[in-house]
Amino acid sequence: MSTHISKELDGTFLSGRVCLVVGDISKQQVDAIVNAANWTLLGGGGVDGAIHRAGGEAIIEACREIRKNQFPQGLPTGEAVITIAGNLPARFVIHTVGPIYGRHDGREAELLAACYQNSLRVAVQNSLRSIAFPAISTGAFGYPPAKAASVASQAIMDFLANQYLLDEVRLVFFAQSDMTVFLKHHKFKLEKTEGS
Ligand code: AR6
Repeated sequence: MSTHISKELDGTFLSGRVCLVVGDISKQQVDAIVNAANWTLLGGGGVDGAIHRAGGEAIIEACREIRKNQFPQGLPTGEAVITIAGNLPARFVIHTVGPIYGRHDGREAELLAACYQNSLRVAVQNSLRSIAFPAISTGAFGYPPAKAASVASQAIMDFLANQYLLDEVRLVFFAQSDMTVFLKHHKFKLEKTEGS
């Protein structure tokens, strides 16, 4: 009998609570999907565009209400808010604003971690059990994907260590190559199992 590291290549971590998939975030059937939004909350390209296109006008209306009532100056980087999901298969959308790489005086990692942890906190506050994230900030906002993988995985692992309600955190990559980079640079603890 020997001990070997398991699950490091098939995309599941932390006893199956975290899984990696390649796909379109807007098609995920989970309690909440996370939108890589911008401070306006009023739409954009990439993930934001896909979510608003597929989700319809109801989401943008909910975002306008949040701007009016809670964040008239816009949603600060690192914060997260929740809305209905309109026509999407998910029940809710959690909107967060990632850092623009190189524009935050060295606070990029802290702000990216805040995006993940605040989104997870909002999910728990709403008694949600499953959440799907895109690779926040790694598109238009220019965060190097390898560095983002390390920050995102550490933030998720730290959060899940202290709460037990969430049983699925799905990380959705647009391309297999993006998932491969993540698999090389993540910080998730690998589980050791007894095997032959
Ligand atoms: N499903 C999953 N992943 C996707 C999808 C999709 N449908 N579309 C793109 N990606 P980005 P950011 C990947 O640019 O960097 C918007 O205009 C993409 O390949 O969506 O946080 C907002 O309004 C990349 O790896 O988000 C903001 O202004 C990752 O998702 C700004 O872009 C994130 O890319 C936010 O930039």
